[in-house]
Amino acid sequence: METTLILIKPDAVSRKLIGEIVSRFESKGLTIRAMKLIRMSSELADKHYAEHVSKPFYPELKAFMTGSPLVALAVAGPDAISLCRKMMGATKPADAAPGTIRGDYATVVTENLVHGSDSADSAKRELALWFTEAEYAC
Ligand code: IDP
Ligand code: MG
Repeated sequence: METTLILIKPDAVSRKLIGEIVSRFESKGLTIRAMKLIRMSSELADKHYAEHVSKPFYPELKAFMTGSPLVALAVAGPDAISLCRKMMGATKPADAAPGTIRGDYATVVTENLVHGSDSADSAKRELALWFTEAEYAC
């Protein structure tokens, strides 16, 4: 069993796609262990995207991610980390296969609807930024 951090990004919340995206993970058989709708702070953005803070696209990404509420989830299941990444599709929506969340609903790279941890180490680090262990242990 693995647990991963998923963010339903602000564009998906604005577009009323929360239910659709949660439904895909649930229908696959994954378990929602924790879920909350919140606005990402500037400090949390810099920590969450530590690997990207010095990249040219970061100011645009940060403005987008902190501009309106998003939904954070702890999602659990066998191979949940890689499984969720597959269900999300490639980072660039033009490369994301039909049938994936980004492939079906996104058109531009910044506003690509979802975030998912990309490794066991990332999942551990990111879950700790968004939830206490007690919140997703149930
Ligand atoms: P990932 O979300 O598929 O793991 P990352 O490379 O970790 O992709 O990038 C984090 C987020 O930053 C992406 O989901 C996307 O929103 C944004 N992003 C990545 N590359 C670019 C870019 O070249 N231009 C603008 N935004 C980008
Ligand atoms: Mg990433």
